[in-house]
This record gives sequence, C-alpha cells and structure tokens, in this order.
Amino acid sequence: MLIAASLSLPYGCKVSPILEGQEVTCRNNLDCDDNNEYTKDICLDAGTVNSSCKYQNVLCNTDKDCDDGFYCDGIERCVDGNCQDQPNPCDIGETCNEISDICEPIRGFCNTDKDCDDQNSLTTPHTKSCLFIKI
Ligand SMILES: [Ca+2]
Ligand SMILES: [Ca+2]
Repeated sequence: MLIAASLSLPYGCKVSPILEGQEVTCRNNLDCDDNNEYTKDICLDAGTVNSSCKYQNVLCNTDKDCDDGFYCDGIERCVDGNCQDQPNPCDIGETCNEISDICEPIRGFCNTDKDCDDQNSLTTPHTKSCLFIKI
C-alpha cells in the first residue's frame, strides 16, 4: 500500500520520516491476513517502509483440531495454536472403557466379599464382580 501522507503520532513520539509515495507492506496484523486460518499473521515494523509480514504455522484453532479419536488418553485441548494432552479422564478406582467411552469401577476376581474389601468403610463390596457400591 502507498502512504498518502506522513505519519503523525500523539504525545510527541518521534518516528523516522516516511516520504509520501513510499510502499508500506502492512500497518497491522490484519493487513497480513493470508486467508489461512492455520497461520498466525504478524506485521513486523508495522506502518514503516521496513514493514513485512511474518507467518507462523498454527497446529490448531479449536479443540476439535486436536482430537485423536481416543477417549481414554484424555481430551486434547488447543492452547495458543498448539495441542495439549489432558490426563486420563477416569478417577482413581476406575478403569477406562475405550469402546463405550466411559469410566467404569475397577473390577477383579473374587469369591467372597472379603476378597473384594477395599478397606473403605464408605463402600460395600459386591461379590463376584468386585464392584464397590457407595453407601
Ligand atoms: Ca493466517
Ligand atoms: Ca483423546
């Protein structure tokens, strides 16, 4: 773009004089828009004859861009253009079922309630499946 007139800045700021008719590549980041949502558009030396556009690749724009399709390895989040893994979605005492995308109580092999005692007075064991039921 061509500069129509020299820049005047508030508060008496001094800038290098720009002659009328000189080319300026960009005045702000929007001037560098490349219509690619997977690049971050940056205007360097904005509004000067040395201005230029810089493009940084962005891996994601939304959490959906990061989803690996697996429930049990956690929900992936898009943070500042990069994907970040989140922890296993299940609580302690639960196991993850990838087929049904749910967390289930850990079950074990047992013959009696004693085999399933988790030493927790707030649960009662349910024999055969070792399913602990909160009371
Ligand atoms: Ca872009
Ligand atoms: Ca995942």
